[in-house]
Amino acid sequence: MSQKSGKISRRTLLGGVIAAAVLPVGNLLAIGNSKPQLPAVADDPTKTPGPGPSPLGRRSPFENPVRKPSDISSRTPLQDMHSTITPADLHFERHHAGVPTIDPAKHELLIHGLVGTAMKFTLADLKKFPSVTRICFIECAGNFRTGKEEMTPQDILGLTSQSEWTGVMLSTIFNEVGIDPTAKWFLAEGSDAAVMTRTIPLAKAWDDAMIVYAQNGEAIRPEQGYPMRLLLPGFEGNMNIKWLRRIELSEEPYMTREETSKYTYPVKDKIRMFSFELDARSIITYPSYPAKIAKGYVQIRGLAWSGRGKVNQVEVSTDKGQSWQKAVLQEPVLSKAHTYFRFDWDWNGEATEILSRVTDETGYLQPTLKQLIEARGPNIGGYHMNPVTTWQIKQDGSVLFKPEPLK
Ligand SMILES: Nc1nc2c(c(=O)[nH]1)N[C@H]1C(S)=C(S)[C@@H](COP(=O)(O)O)O[C@H]1N2
Ligand SMILES: [Mo]
Repeated sequence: MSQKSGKISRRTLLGGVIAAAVLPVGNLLAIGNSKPQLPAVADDPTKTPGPGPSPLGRRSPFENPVRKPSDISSRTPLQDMHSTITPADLHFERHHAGVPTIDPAKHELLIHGLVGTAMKFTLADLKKFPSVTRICFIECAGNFRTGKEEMTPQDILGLTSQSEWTGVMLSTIFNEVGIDPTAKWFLAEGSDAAVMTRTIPLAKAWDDAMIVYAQNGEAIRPEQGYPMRLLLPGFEGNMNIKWLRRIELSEEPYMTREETSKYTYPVKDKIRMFSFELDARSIITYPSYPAKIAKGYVQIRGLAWSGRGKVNQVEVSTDKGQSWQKAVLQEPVLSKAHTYFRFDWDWNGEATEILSRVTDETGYLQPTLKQLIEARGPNIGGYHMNPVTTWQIKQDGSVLFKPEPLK
């Protein structure tokens, strides 16, 4: 226990749980003299002979984490995750016209506009450039649901996931084609039926944008944009164009449909109401609905992230937000990445509310929903919502989401 949590000691924790199964010290010391006597362990009655080596692994039939699909998206079961990497088959998906099946032998990425030489790149071409790997999250700017108590982290904000991405820095490719000094923006276009387009400030390309072709060590999934997608760490998910087929350098933003409608909120005289970066956010993923806890030791666990850099600290309140204590962050804390936090709690069995709030390296503190409404007005919309999430702990140990009014 790294946490100074007062009454909790290893002894009380292990007490009724596993102490009975621990070997007496005497038995260990006896090694060398005579064979130690191991306590008998019951044979697992459900054990059946295994199938032997196979070309592909699979989950234990006792573990069934699933995405929650609707017609346009599916959500990551954050409450089933134990740390920060999302297995690729559980990465959330958001698409506007389904998932295209693309043969990489027939796919090309065209880069043109204000460039020295317009060029086309196949997947094989991209793989010849120096490759880079980084871990970061993707989050949809519309990642917010509320309304009832029976909601899981997946229901509330399952439109975020994290992977280890591999590909080539966009700057490497831009240096290859040569960028005209008048260029300030670049359009990215996907080859799905929706022909998703967004314009992105050129500065992002010189900073940390990538074209990625691998996810968690293998080719990216079709849902994530196979054979290649744009990765813009920290920027709203919508701009991370999947099935990338065209990039056009320009002087001005194109003001595509996605830019003037939902994702960017009203664009007034080309001034966005929101930054491209997603603001810092956190959520307790355990305990959360539908978990049930018992009096005594409970390790509170969750995720925190920021589109502007590293998580600086996460604080947890177990008394409805009256007082806050620092959670422990799992190292390494990465920039623009889901960060796992833990907090040791000794629940006294009384009804309460538990909350988390994150501060990122820019000093930004995650707001409450009330503060967001005060800052943005009553027509808050559904985008860039990152409020503190509260869980109600009932006396019987059940955990329920606390939906708060949107006005
Ligand atoms: N070509 C294309 N790119 C796209 C989309 C799309 O519909 N088509 N959806 C965007 C949106 S709204 C989001 S939130 C992210 C989701 O990425 P994911 O499905 O890999 O999680 O992809 C973005 N890129
Ligand atoms: Mo999105």
